[in-house]
Amino acid sequence: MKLIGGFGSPYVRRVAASLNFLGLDWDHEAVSVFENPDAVSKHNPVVRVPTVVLDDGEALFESFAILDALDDIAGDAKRLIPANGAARRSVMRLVATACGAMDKAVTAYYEGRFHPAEKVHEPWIEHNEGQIMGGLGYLDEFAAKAGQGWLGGGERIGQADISAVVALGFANRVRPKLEVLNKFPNLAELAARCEGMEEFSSVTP
Ligand SMILES: N[C@@H](CCC(=O)N[C@@H](CS)C(=O)NCC(=O)O)C(=O)O
Repeated sequence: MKLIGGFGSPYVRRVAASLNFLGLDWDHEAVSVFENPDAVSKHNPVVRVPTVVLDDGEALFESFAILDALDDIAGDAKRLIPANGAARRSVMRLVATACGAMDKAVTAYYEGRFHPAEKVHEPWIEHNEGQIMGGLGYLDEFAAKAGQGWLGGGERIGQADISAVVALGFANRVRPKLEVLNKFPNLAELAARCEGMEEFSSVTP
């Protein structure tokens, strides 16, 4: 299968790291959706990354849907989100929190990236930054409880860890003034543990 999109996108990066942890074979097409939209639009009508193209040409898009399909393809012994029940709901809540923080970091970043300086609305950026801090703070509490373990409990890394670590790294990169590594030391410790793993370090922006 092929993963389209650069690792600068947190959604692409969480899919890439997940592919590695699931042990699936994949190729990478590091397309910038803004510089080369045609490479994406032929597979994804909304022209966003990540887009995954399976070997038979079937396209998957929207990272939640992609990761759901990848867990299914990899099989129950390897899945990164529990298949059902309270454990699934709990992990999904953490993943949704991490993705919410990513969404807000992207929104804050795009405000400056795509508007001329006189049209950048600082209060809107600050509103989004507050939501980033809320989401990461929530994840930090779980990281404190997890200690040397994993956010979703269990014996091995899961999707809650992957998405939280990616969210923290992305927020740190695009909103450095928030100093998220200092503000959320438990999450930062989890991130340091994970970013040292080949599955993450090989998919660094
Ligand atoms: N909810 C989507 C978000 C994907 C997304 O916003 N990707 C960005 C890159 S970070 C993108 O493709 N932006 C191009 C655009 O929206 O025009 C997901 O989880 O896959």
